[in-house]
Amino acid sequence: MKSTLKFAAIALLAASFSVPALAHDHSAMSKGDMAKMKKDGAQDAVKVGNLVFTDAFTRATLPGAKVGGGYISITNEAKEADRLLGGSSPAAARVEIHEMKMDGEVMKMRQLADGVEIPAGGTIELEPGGMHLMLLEIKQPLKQGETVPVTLEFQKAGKVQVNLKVEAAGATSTGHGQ
Ligand SMILES: [Cu+2]
Repeated sequence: MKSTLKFAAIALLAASFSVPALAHDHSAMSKGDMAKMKKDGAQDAVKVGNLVFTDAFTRATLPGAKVGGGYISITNEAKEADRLLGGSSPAAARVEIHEMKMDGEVMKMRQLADGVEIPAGGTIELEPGGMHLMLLEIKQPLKQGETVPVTLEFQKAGKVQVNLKVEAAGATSTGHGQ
């Protein structure tokens, strides 16, 4: 029993390493870009069609918390703009796109009901303190080290599943190399 479990763990580990490796496409990048990616810990880049997803993470929540944030950078390599319309997750009742903005001296959060455009060749950053995904009515606390699947919906690219890595509460990035 014990050795079976061990084997399963190794197989899982191998699978989790091979999937992102296949999705990597560094061919069009300069050495400078590669260095920057390493520094930022963006080796988790996953390419789906014309969209490149990096630094997908969320943060651990306290017991009883009803919401969690979702953070990810999305680059649109298509020749036409696309639009992130919304998302869904088995971990939450709803997923919305939110924006934080200073209103005088008060930081306010509002829903971007029309989503957010990603220009051709452009990148949007969903990050703490800025635009973010809001996981509402989460079904259980998000635990550090776990992964939260979120299906993002795009006007042109359709539905794409991304996996948010649960970082420590208060983390400001995926934390690689920090
Ligand atoms: Cu929010």
